[in-house]
Amino acid sequence: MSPRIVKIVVTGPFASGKTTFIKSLSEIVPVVTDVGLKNTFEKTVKKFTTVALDYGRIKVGDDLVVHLFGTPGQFRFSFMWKILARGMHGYILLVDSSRPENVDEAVYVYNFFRQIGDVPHIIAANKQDIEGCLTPEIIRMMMKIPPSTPVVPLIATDPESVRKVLITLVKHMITWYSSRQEAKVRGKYVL
Ligand SMILES: Nc1nc2c(ncn2[C@@H]2O[C@H](COP(=O)(O)OP(=O)(O)OP(=O)(O)O)[C@@H](O)[C@H]2O)c(=O)[nH]1
Ligand SMILES: [Mg+2]
Repeated sequence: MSPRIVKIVVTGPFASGKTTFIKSLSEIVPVVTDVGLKNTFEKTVKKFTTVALDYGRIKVGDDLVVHLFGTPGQFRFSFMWKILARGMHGYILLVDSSRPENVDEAVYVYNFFRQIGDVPHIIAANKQDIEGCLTPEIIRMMMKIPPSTPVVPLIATDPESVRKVLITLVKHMITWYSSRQEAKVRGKYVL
């Protein structure tokens, strides 16, 4: 049997850790489009930013190939969000838990993605290695995330942590798609 191919988008606000996430997870050399930042304020956070996309790939088990697409975080590149989201099966929204102002920016990105369509997703509270960071529970409250959507801890620099988050999304997607399939069979839901 040929493997199933799944498209997952990694999104989130500026500097939430999307490129790091894909670099930590990909089994191929990732495609990265980071360029030097010019704005002095943003440069206090980091030196480079994604201007188009990140791309990576990983095999999960024997029969699942996951294609990962990272979005740019800066709003001036938000025209790429819709392009990258086309045909996605699921997405992960990253939040920088060490910067509370990043949570407000994450709400903006989240609203944008939710209006694209009803697609299974999880929220990852990144940078959990930084002392004093917000917990996933606090981020859930601040962003008003419903109990049915997982909010999980993440350290994007740690490949083990990144893998765990991917598996959480894959499991969530399986439950999400099976429940809709079941409802469709019962005539309750039309995909
Ligand atoms: N301490 C810590 N730093 C992290 C973690 N994840 C990412 N970073 C750092 O956070 C900064 C931003 O990471 P990126 O991966 O460039 O973030 P991004 O979301 O791709 O940023 P844009 O594409 O510009 O929106 C970099 O300096 C990373 O090294 C983490 O889990 N812990
Ligand atoms: Mg990036």
